[in-house]
Amino acid sequence: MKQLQNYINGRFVKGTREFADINPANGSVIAQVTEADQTMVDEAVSAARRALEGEWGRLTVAARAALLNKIACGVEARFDEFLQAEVADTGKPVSLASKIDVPRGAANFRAFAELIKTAGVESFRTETPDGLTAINYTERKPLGVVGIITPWNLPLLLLTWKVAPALACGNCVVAKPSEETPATATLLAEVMESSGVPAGVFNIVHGFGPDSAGELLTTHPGVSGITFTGESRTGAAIMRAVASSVKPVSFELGGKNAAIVFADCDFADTIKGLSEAVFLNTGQVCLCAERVYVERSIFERFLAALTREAENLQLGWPTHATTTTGPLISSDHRAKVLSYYQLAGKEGATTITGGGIPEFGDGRDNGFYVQPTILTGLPESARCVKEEIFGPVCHVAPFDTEEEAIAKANDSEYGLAASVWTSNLKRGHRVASMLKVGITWVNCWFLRDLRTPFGGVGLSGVGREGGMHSLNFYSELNNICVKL
Ligand code: NAD
Ligand code: 6OH
Repeated sequence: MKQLQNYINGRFVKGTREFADINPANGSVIAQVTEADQTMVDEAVSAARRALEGEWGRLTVAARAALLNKIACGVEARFDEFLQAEVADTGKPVSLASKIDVPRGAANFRAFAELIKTAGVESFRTETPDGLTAINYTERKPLGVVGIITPWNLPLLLLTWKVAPALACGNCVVAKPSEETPATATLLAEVMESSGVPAGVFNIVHGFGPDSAGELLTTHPGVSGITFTGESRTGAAIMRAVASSVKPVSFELGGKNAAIVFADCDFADTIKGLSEAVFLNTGQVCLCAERVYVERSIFERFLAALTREAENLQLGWPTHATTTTGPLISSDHRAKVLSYYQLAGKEGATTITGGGIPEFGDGRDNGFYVQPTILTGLPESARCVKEEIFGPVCHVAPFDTEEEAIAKANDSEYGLAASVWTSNLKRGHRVASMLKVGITWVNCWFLRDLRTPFGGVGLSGVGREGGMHSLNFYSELNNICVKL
């Protein structure tokens, strides 16, 4: 049986407690994973602290950037291994992981290598009361030891999205990947080692959240700040855990994202775009649209076309090239998604398509597949319209006016992302600017430029990452005021 170990102070470390890494496509065990205990988390944080004081702390920006580029090459050199590991752990189709997850695993390092080389600092010439001047300028210093906690839906992408800027800014990191998807983080540790990243700069501790490596890391006094992606509820628990030590946090949390489709949209492009927005990664992307509002004059045509898309999805083995849709991540998560499929009926929904579990007649029946599902007819107050389901499902509702669509889209405790579909450019800008979210896409979805701010409002997060926003989170800025 394959073993996945912690990576602490430049060494792979095995412990006494283990848990199983499960393939969600057929329920089989992929590997046994070492769960980090208190001693291991202590060692990882101490190693990171020592590394800050050592050779790593003295590296020039140019040298750090070169190292990040080397890591990117290291990921690409082992592209197929990362791909296989990610597909096995998550059940996502190989077509998706090869297009998004693994390429972004390398691109995140390149983007922040580039950015840190060119990032400037603020400076102001200040007039003083005595008629003289002073110069204020800021100096960028590492935050210190950054604790990174990531989820299972885009494991390598989301881990590297945080590791790359943290290292670019000169920090050391201790990362805890999701217990559901430990494999690519372990591979990344191998790439760090072969790229010559000094011992202690990058550490991986495996395990769960509460009473395990996640909680041990967030509450550790040696950790300077926490960056977390995952559920809003977990974000709240982490916030409570770090409150007494007043650590900076950056949270990328859940969403209940709206899409607004106007009658003047490019119909074919919109159907294609929304089919992705609803069903990509089996609906397990924080940015997925779970609420779709469609102008009444095209409502029936839209519903029929999106239903065709849902029914044409190829639920298959993740490793097959033609598969578009894999299983959900786990048996527990499937139970949660199915409970919403059932709740929808009780809340008065019409299930247009899906609503259950597909049957394959092979090993996939032991996996965690669900049918892509389209609901309609729910009141806006229904739990299925309010709560994040995180599966291949959306509720489609008609609207009559722009104001009504905006009001419905904004009627959410979440505020991560939205999309607007219209050929009217003025309306696109106008509506986008009215939406209370961190990211709005117009006539597209999940189109990323890594320099842009990424994050959410309300229950969807605290702070922004991306571009300079990441550099600012992963740095302490020291303002120096010099009287001339
Ligand atoms: P989760 O919150 O259950 O787990 C995320 C990570 O937190 C895991 O590594 C887990 O072990 C750890 N964890 C859990 N409890 C903890 C605790 N008390 N202390 C410390 N660590 C703890 O999330 P998930 O189910 O893995 O991921 C799905 C969720 O993530 C969805 O809500 C989705 O919307 C959200 N998400 C948000 C973004 C974003 O950028 N906004 C991106 C991806 C996923
Ligand atoms: C959430 O599931 C997706 C998050 C995506 C990013 O953080 C990104 O950088 O693209």
